[in-house]
Amino acid sequence: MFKKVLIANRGEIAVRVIRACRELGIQTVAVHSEVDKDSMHVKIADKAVCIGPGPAIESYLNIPNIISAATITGCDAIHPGYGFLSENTYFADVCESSGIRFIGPSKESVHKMGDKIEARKIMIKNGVSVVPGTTEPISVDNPDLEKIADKIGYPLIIKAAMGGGGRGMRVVPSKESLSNAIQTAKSEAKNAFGNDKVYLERYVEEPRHIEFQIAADNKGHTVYFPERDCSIQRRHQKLIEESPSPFLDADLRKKMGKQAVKAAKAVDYCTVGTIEFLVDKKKNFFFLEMNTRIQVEHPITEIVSGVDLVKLQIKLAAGEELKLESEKIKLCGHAIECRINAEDPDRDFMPSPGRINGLNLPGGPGVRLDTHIYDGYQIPSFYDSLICKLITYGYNRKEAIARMERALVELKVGGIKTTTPLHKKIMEHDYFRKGDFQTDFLMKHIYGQQ
Ligand code: MV4
Repeated sequence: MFKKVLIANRGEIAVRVIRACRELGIQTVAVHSEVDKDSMHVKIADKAVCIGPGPAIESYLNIPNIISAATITGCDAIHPGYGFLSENTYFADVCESSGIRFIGPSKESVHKMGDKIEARKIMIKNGVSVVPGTTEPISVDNPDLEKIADKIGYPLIIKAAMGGGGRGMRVVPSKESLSNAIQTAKSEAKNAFGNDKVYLERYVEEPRHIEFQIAADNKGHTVYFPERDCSIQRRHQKLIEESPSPFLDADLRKKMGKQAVKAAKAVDYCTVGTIEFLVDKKKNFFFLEMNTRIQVEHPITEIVSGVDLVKLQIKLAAGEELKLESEKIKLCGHAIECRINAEDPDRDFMPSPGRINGLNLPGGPGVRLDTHIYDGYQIPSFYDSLICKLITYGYNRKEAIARMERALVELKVGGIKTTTPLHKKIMEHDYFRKGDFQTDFLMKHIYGQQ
């Protein structure tokens, strides 16, 4: 096992990783920017090193400074958290060539999943269902374009091969707008990703976004965990996640879970990761993409499965064998996560940084709070606005929702605006309570558009 781990991140995830390390008897080194010197992760780590000024590009993305900090303090591994350098294969390479283990996937796995066209091909070859569409890049010069599009069927969606997470997509309702849309999509993709490869998929209407946590060791043993339903989003930013999905039964869970394992094995994956699926009204499911990192919403899976995913991730990186079996991971109870952001939901979710003045954190039965905030904490304006993951759980979904409602009442974050009122609205919404929601829930039912 590692002796000392550097956490190349900040905020709640840095705190989460430090907690996992301490439980494993591993020493921790926090890194922080100048504006984060009074942050929680700095306070609770064994050691802390300042790696640069506020802007992330000069600190949390500053590879030479992070590697120097790890070397000087004698770390044998780096945990990248999520965001920042977590999916940067160049960083992973620099770690390894500096004799420091990168706690994450190999660059080969990341690259195979990074090109969405390649990923689709690999999935088809390995018996994973993908949305009907093309397995080659398309262009307007292709004489068979109309035929190819007709065969897939409208509405279509054009996606950038190097895009992901909702960036670089364009819906095409009918053949009239196809070639214009392809041209525009290509030039946008070139601008955003430095690569103009795009492909076509059948557009799945009102889908659910359901993802499977997987874990794999370096012997190829791979398991899936109960799914997370992440359908409640705003502009591709998740707001609420829950596990299990109110939409899945044990049979579909097993079918999708098995495909998630196949998808991970197909790219020789060897750490924790997530396979995203779209599920349509008829419960057809389609592989979308893979997230090659620990995700924000991992705690709900920890609660319903009883497995500490961050400790597991660290143990797998240290070469330990996975001792779990998919069939033996039991699904117990129901968990919901609300992402509390320092944003003003009445002002188009404008960031609301500032000093927290008057804080009351909820607790009691069935509440888990993953947060780095404290009373008097100054939220910097340089980073993302997630300040708190409020997670509740119970015997069933009804109890988890009741606990979330009362925890949202107990939660008071004075001095700044937060998304707490929006979460209260969603919790009391009839369609949410019935579990009847798709990815358009917020726009359709809360903002009354579309
Ligand atoms: C789709 C789709 C419908 N049909 N693909 C958005 C995130 C990116 N990973 C893929 N996304 C979508 N791909 C097909 N063929 C609808 C979306 C989508 C979406 C997916 C999950 C969660 C929220 C979403 C919101 C809008 C669109």
